[in-house]
Amino acid sequence: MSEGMMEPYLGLISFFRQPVAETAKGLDIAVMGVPFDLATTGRPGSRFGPRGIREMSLTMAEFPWGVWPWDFHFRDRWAVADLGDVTGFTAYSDRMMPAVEEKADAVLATGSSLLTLGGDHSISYPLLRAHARKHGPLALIHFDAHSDTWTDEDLNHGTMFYHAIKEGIIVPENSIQLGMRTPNPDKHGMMVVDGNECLKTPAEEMAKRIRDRVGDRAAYLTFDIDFLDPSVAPATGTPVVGGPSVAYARDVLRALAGMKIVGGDQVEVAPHYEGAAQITALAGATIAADILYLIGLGHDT
Ligand SMILES: [Mn+2]
Repeated sequence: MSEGMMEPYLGLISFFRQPVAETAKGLDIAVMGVPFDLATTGRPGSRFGPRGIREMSLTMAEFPWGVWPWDFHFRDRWAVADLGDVTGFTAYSDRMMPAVEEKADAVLATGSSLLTLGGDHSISYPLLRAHARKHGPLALIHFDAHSDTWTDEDLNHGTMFYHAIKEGIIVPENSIQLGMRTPNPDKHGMMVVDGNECLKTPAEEMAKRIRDRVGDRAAYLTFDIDFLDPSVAPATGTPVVGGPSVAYARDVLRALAGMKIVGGDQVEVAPHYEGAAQITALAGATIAADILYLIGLGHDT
C-alpha cells in the first residue's frame, strides 16, 4: 500500500477523515450533519444520512491524491473540518430550524463556507436563510426528482422552496431545478428541467444552462439523492424511477467548477433501505465531495 493511504475499515469516522473541530474558526470549508427527518412525507430514516455518508466517504478518503477525477486533494488547497452534527431537536421539529440556522450563521460568521449533510430536504430552508443573510438573495441550483415547491403554508420537505421564494431568499429568475419526475404545476418562476430532458441533454450543455440561468448571482447548490435513478440510489424516502446515473450527475457538477457556489447540501440518504452494499450512501458521499470541491473553488474566486 502506498504511503499515506488508509483503508476504509480503519480508524474513527469523520467526513473524508478530516479533523473534527468544535468551531469553523480558521477553516475554509466546514462540514456538518443535520440528522433530522421529521419533515418527511414518505419513508422516514434520513436522520441516519450524515452517519451513512460519513462512513462511505472513507472509501474515497483512502487515497491521499483526492477524489477521482478531480486532479488535487481538497485538503491540500483548503482547510476542511467536520463539525459533527447539529443536535438538540430530537423529536422536537420546531427546534430544528432555529438550531440549524444559528449553527450555519456561526459558521459563516467565521468566514468559512459550509457543506451540510442531511437529513430530509427541509433542512435546506434554514441553511438558505443563513446563506442569504450573508450573501444576499441566492440563485438555487437544485437536483431532485421532486420540485419541493408545493404551495402550502405548512413547512415540510416538499414545500420549503415555495417558502424560500416567498421570503425572497432565493431568486426564481436565477434558479434552476433539474431532474423532476413528479407532476407539480407550482413552478413559482423557477426554470425546471425534468428527468427525461436531463437524460437527453449532455452534461456540458446542462451545465451551460445552469450557468446562463444563475449568471453572476451567488448560488446555493442542493442535491437530493433521489435525483439519481433508484437503481443506483434506492435508500431514500421518496424514490422515483427514470433518473440519471451518478456519472452523469458528477459530470454536470464538475462542469460547474468556478461558479460562485457559496454553500450546499446533500440530503435524503436514508441508509436503512440500503442493501449491504451501501450504494446510496456511497453516491451521497461522492456527490457531497464534488459539492465540497465546487464550494472551495467558489470560495477562491
Ligand atoms: Mn426529492
